[in-house]
Amino acid sequence: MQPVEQRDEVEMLSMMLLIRRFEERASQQYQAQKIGGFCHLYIGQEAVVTGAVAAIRDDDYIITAYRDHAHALARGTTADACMAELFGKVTGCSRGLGGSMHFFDKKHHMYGGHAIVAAHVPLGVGLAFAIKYRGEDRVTLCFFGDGAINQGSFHEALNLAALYKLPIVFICENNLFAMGTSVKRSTSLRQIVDRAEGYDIPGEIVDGMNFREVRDKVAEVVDSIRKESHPAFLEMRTYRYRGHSMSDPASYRTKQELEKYRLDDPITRLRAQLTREGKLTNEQFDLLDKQAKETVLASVKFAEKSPQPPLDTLYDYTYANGAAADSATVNSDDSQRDEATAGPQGQ
Ligand SMILES: Cc1ncc(C[n+]2csc(CCOP(=O)(O)OP(=O)(O)O)c2C)c(N)n1
Ligand SMILES: [Mg+2]
Repeated sequence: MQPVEQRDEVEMLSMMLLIRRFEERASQQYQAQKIGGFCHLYIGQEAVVTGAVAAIRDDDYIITAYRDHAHALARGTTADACMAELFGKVTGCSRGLGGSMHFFDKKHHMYGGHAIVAAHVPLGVGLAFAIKYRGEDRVTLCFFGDGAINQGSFHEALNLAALYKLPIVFICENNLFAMGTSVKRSTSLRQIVDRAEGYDIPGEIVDGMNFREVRDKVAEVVDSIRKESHPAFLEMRTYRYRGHSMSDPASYRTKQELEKYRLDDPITRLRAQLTREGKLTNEQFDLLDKQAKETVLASVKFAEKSPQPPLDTLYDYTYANGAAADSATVNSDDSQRDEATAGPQGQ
């Protein structure tokens, strides 16, 4: 694996483009009713996950909340597997059973996609505990929104991570809003990073619209953790351009605020940096963008022609050892239930 500073920034820019084009297409497919349920887009926040993932090894762990499409893509899940998951198809990264909020890819160490605010933060701590318990030098990146920081499970998680000195970076994607509630109205802190200080966890504020700053800060923290295990906290200041979910017109914020952040666009910014340094031409950028659009269009075709999960797998992966499937059969047939509740013979 290449050292972080030598990884190809043009490749990282093309990942951000892939994420942006994927989300735009997902929005369109949602409106065309090809995608059901909830759907939360990551447009505007691309530098956070791309920068963070650029700073870690392939065998490190990541876990996140429900705004998770980009996290899977950045980790290496194919656009095909992501789009198919949105379409609820069996070829999706969660076999079509998870949907937008529950992407999962064990092969790429992406442990979800979790819908309940802050409920996955203790799971991230569990991943970090496993690393330390096994004596490995991996690191867990645990992403969550600003809305998670006032939840009880978040505090329990930080407390344990600090007590056990676990190898975890808590990455707060502060996009200023939890649904329609601004951080200012929900949080008594002057700044979110102050939450970490109370647990004696080192914390810093990072410009989440700047790919290079995100990558370098995560790299620095991860390097320190690999030398001697400890938790860390990074507050990424970022912004989502779209509403909370597809059904949110985002009327709680002004057009001027949105425009201010759009002018600071993370893709435009990295593109300008690379162009200034002679590492990227306009033609190359256009080609990358064209490739991203083509990959995403192909993923829609792939998702469309993929089959639905078979109906008899409906209860698979819900409970261990098919327990739910058994009870479903029992519930639909009284005679079988009587047999089943009579208990196993001869024990
Ligand atoms: C425990 C819990 N309470 C409420 C909700 C409903 N809910 C879904 S998303 C959300 C806002 C979370 O905002 P944030 O953590 O800032 O993430 P963002 O959407 O900005 O990425 C809420 C309150 C939930 N999913 N879980
Ligand atoms: Mg938020």
